[in-house]
Amino acid sequence: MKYVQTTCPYCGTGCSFNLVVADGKLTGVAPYHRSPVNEGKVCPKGTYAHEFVGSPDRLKTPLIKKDGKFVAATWDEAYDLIAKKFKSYKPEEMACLSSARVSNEENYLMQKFARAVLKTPHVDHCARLCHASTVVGLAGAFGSGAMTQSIGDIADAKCVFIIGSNTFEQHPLIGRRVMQAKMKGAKLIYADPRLTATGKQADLFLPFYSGADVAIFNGLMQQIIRNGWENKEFIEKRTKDFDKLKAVVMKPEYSLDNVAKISGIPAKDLATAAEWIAKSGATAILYSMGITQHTTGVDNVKSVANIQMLTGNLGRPGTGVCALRGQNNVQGACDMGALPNVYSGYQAVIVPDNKKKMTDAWGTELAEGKVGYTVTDMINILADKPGTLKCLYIMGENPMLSDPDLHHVEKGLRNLEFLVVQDIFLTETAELANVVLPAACYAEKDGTQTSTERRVQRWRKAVNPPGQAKADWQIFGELAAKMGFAKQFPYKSAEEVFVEVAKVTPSYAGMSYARLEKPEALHWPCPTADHPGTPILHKEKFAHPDGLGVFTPLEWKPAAEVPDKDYPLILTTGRCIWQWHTGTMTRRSVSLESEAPTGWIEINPEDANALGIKDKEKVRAVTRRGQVEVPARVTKDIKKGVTFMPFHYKECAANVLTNNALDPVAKIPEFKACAVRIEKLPEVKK
Ligand SMILES: Nc1nc2c(c(=O)[nH]1)N[C@H]1C(S)=C(S)[C@@H](COP(=O)(O)OP(=O)(O)OC[C@H]3O[C@@H](n4cnc5c(=O)[nH]c(N)nc54)[C@H](O)[C@@H]3O)O[C@H]1N2
Ligand SMILES: Nc1nc2c(c(=O)[nH]1)N[C@H]1C(S)=C(S)[C@@H](COP(=O)(O)OP(=O)(O)OC[C@H]3O[C@@H](n4cnc5c(=O)[nH]c(N)nc54)[C@H](O)[C@@H]3O)O[C@H]1N2
Ligand code: SF4
Ligand SMILES: [Mo]
Repeated sequence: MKYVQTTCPYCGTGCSFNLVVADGKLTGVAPYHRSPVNEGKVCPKGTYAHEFVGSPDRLKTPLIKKDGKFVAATWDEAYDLIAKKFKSYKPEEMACLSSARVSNEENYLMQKFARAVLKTPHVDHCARLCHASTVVGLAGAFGSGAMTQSIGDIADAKCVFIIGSNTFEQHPLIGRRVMQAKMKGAKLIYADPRLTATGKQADLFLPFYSGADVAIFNGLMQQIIRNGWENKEFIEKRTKDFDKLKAVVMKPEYSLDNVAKISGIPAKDLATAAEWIAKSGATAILYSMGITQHTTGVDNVKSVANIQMLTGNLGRPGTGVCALRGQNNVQGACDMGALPNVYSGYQAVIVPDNKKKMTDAWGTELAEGKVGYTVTDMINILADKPGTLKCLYIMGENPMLSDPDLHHVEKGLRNLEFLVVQDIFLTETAELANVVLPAACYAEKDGTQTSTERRVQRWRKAVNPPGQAKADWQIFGELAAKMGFAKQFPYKSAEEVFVEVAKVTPSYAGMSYARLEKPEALHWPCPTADHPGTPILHKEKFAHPDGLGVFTPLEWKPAAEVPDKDYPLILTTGRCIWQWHTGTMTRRSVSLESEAPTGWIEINPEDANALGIKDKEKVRAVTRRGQVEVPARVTKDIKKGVTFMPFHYKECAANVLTNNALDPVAKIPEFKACAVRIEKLPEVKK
């Protein structure tokens, strides 16, 4: 029996645990106490993170589709077919989707494969659906798009303001730090359309209509300025454009009474929140998808930055903008350049010096130095301009359940000439592929991943992959060799890839596997081998060239689709603690699946009564994009006028209903608000 320390493959918190291996088989998860992130504790997903690994459904051989059916193939047959096809397309006709589920090394190799082998600029991944607004919004405000604090730091806050994050269910071990702060006397404010598990611990709950976020922040800021509670010294020394912000937030539209009308939050509660945020001495704001997944996602993020600069809550312990990154390695996938506009370390592809640097490092001509398509662009182009994009290579993503407006997604993917999917299970997306490649999962390979607090940590191989499955990094090496790029992909281990990452990525330059052995690992930026890493950003100055933070005045705009007489309610979507996204892993974990075996739609009792709908009754939810039948959950915990569905379940897929309207800059879809009608189903005669 052996214990292998590794990092949790689920959320961006980055907890560590031991995998327990007996006779070469994974038998369980045991605590690893030395991690400063989770100190030996894990949430239910961590507890059962071994269960899906040995599932009989794991992909074990490559599959090639012949006459509409998958046939098992050898790796050589699969590689030969893929190489032949890839060589037959122009670079512009091909695109790659990388993955926030796989390691840094593997993300680095996919963007290198796209840019150096396929020579296409089109590479992106699910950060687009997630924190694209954060990357753009915080880069605008602070010069860097990452969470400003470390997780442990949250416990030192005197006030924690959580908006658009169900922290206790989606980042449970960050929720633990919030409770530690509360036990030391911090006030907890929770703003959300739903009284979630997180909300139930709050000292002040602000329930509101999805999509009202900018109005709420402007209202809070007006109240702070009216009372002279702003941090004048911080504004003066560390920021610019305060006057522009003031001109907008002081407008009569953003008086507490008017914001109360827009948002549904009582004015007196907004006033209390403003006072607590401004006067606590150390307020941390935690946010996640409730803020980012809107056509105004970037505006929402910039509003969070505005209020923290206004009150001087940055660069000190217990303060900051905690943008909670979702997937285990979404931070790393972005850092590694699996984005259409940057190489690793956010080095812009349009800057000729950066392109030259990468061309020299990789020893081959690269894709044209222009910004490629985003995930959302790719789907729109496929569906609406057939013949432009012909070939897609998807690793570790399942857009057939996770992208908005699934009928539109399916239309797009069916327009492809050639689709390769590399996954650990035969997903809804893989079903549409021409070739499926079986990948090893986290427990079966070495690598690193980067958590929401920019902490880079190790995965360690505990068991062998099933059948002929291989680590993603190994697949890229072998496929590149078949395409004639053996010299560019010479890696014999994940560590060799990491050495190259450190060479070309300034923020990772001081890191090595040896240095990552310490339980606390390293936070980037870590520019040199003797640099201790950087847990808190923006202590003395912001990352803009002049060192100043930038206020952005923002007007509130409603969601792209608002309720009307045909679709009278708001639909918002999200997650529950037991399931993970499209369920490929958690639905194959007996312990997790049994807790939440199918989907539901939350409806306020007043709305349900008006429709004659009872708890647990199956109803039809209809939007302009499609309809699904789903059991109702009638609960006072959701605001009247709003409904909520988790998107984990293919049998009642929320994304059949969602709107693919995009934020104009970040191109993130509006998963958090569209208009819906709930219909009672005809009674079935017994
Ligand atoms: N168990 C579990 N944990 C996960 C995941 C998972 O699938 N399962 N996924 C991971 C990933 S990738 C991510 S990105 C994170 C996401 O983590 P969260 O963002 O915390 O999760 P969500 O459920 O998407 O949405 C958060 C909250 O936003 C609220 N909300 C809805 N509409 C609005 C609105 O208009 N404004 C505001 N302010 N709030 C609104 C919802 O009611 C919900 O409580 O979770 C990560 N952790
Ligand atoms: N309605 C609605 N839709 C949403 C959201 C929402 O809040 N509401 N949230 C959005 C957000 S924030 C996100 S992050 C996306 C997530 O969207 P996706 O990333 O598409 O969802 P996952 O189910 O996590 O898909 C990851 C895939 O990776 C595979 N995988 C796991 N490990 C490995 C590995 O080591 N190698 C390989 N090759 N594959 C692996 C899994 O089997 C799975 O098929 O969903 C988005 N969609
Ligand atoms: S909080 Fe996140 S990282 Fe920690 S055990 Fe749970 S899912 Fe894993
Ligand atoms: Mo996410």
